[in-house]
Amino acid sequence: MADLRGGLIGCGFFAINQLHGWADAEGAAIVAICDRDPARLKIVGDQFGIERRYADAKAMLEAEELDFVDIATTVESHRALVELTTGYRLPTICQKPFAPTLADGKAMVSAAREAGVPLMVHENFRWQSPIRAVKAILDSGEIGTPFFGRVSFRSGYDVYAGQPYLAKVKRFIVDDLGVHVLDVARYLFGEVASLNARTTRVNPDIAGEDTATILLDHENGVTSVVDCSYSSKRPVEQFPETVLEIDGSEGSVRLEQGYRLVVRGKSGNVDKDISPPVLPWASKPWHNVQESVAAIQQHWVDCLKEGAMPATSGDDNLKTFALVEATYAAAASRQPVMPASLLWRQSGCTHPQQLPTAG
Ligand code: NAD
Ligand code: 89V
Repeated sequence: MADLRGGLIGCGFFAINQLHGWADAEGAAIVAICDRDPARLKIVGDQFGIERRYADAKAMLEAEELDFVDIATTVESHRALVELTTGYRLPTICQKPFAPTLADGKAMVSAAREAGVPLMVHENFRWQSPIRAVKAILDSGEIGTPFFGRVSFRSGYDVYAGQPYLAKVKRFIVDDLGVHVLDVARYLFGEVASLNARTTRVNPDIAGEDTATILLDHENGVTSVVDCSYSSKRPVEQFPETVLEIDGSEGSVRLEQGYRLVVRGKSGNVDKDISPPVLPWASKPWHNVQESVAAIQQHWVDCLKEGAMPATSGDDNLKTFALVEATYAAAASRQPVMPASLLWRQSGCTHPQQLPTAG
């Protein structure tokens, strides 16, 4: 089968990783790019040898014969672009955060469903190989039934240098990073019945919160803590690692700083380095994120070829998004909150967008 032909919208900071990932992907290639900033279009087009360049997304969709579109712009443009691409019946990938509001996210999922095309959110953290290794241990039953988990991302890295818009947003760490860490908690421990949360701003030079501590009750009885910080001055900086601690009825598993996997399980103890590969185009410390970008994009190609729904479909990501919203609500009210995704299900909806006022 010929390579699937992709068009990429948004040639900014992170799109470079996506374009490297596409260059590595088996079965797909990016044949056209779009950015409203001519400087970015030239830099990125020249770097990746892509000659077909557009300042306007609609112009690209009109002119090109595409099999899918990858949207790598920031969140405020996501709804309009997803509605545009799905209007052309094009399978679409959208970067995280998926949408500005849950209502927007539900509308985007509806647009894709009505068009009959797959929609995947580029929620890549669960595609990091160390996190997948821990998931495989849980699924194998090696530590029995998990009852406690901690999913933690604490850093003092200057994330604002590469992504200056992050210093200006009123909702920062939960929207931008917490969405990844909450998605990992869902991936490892399943859906959430209720949560409570506290957020603070430590850095006086930014507009939004830069720490969050979230206590989650999972439906299967696991209690987990999700904590994130961009104001943690640690002896050894761990950006952008997520560390894990999980206790089960018959053992425990840890993913410690430096990608050290420590397991006490039914079949004995393990203590080993499971560092992700540094892909030829990648650079430390971003290599774990870069590896996950290549993996999720290959997953998309494989799903498109097989007619399968991607793991982080728009539908799936609305459940993670509901945890983000519940976190802000709990932090504001200082009360436990039931995520909207649970309310949708309790109302008998098979798809969250069937309940337009929820969330
Ligand atoms: P950026 O501002 O550097 O790049 C966005 C680009 O999109 C800009 O060049 C801008 O001109 C272009 N653009 C915006 N709206 C457009 C439109 N309507 N049509 C054409 N071009 C348009 O942003 P970034 O830092 O690259 O982030 C992009 C997205 O990627 C964000 O949503 C961010 O949260 C996400 N991100 C994800 C990860 C991850 O690990 N998944 C990491 C970093 C960033
Ligand atoms: O996802 C993001 O936008 C990035 C990072 C991976 C560092 O969290 O900010």
